[in-house]
Amino acid sequence: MTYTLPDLAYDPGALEPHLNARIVELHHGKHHAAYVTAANATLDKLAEARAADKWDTIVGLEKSLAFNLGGHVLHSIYWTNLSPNGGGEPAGALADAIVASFGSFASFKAQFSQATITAQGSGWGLLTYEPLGERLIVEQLEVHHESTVLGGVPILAVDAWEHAYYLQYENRRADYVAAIWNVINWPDVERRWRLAAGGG
Ligand code: MN3
Repeated sequence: MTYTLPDLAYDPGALEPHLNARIVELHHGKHHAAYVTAANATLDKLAEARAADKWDTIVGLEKSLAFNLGGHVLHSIYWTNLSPNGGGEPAGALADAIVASFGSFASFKAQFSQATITAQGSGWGLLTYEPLGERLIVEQLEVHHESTVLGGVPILAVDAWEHAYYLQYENRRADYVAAIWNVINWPDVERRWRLAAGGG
C-alpha cells in the first residue's frame, strides 16, 4: 500500500483573502507532497530491512515514518477542515460537545487559538476526540507527532509551521490564526467527530 496526495476540494485561491493562493499551492503541492513521498519511501526501506533481517537502521526509520506519515495525516485533515464556505460556529451536537468539554465555544476558541499561536517552533493546534474519557481536548502538537495523547483522534487541525502562513502574514502568526477561523469547515469537523465518537 502506498499513500497518495489527495486533491484539494477547492482552487488554491479560493480561501483568499484569509489564506492566499501561493501559500496553498506550495503547502499542498510541495510540502504535503514531500511528506507523502517520504512516507512511502520509508515503508519501502522498512520492507527491505525486514526482508534482509537488517535492523541497524530501525530507530531512524521508525522516527522518519512517524514524522512523514504524521505529516500526511495532519495535512489531509487540515485541507478538508478548510472551505471557502467556512467560518461561523459549529451547530447541533458538535456545538453541545464543545460546550460540555470547554464551557463555551468562546472558551474553546480562545484555548485553541493560544495553543496554535504559542506552539514553539514547528507545531499544530488540534481539537481531538479522546475516546477513553469520551471528551474533546485541545492539543499543542510539536512537529507532527510529539506531545500528543495516544488514541486521540484529531478532528480539527491547524498548521502553525511557518510555511503555513509566512508568505502572507510574515511573523504575525496570531493574525493567521485569527483569519483561519473564517474558513473553518465545521460540517467536516462534525463529520470527523461523529466518526471518532462512534468508533468509525
Ligand atoms: Mn504544513
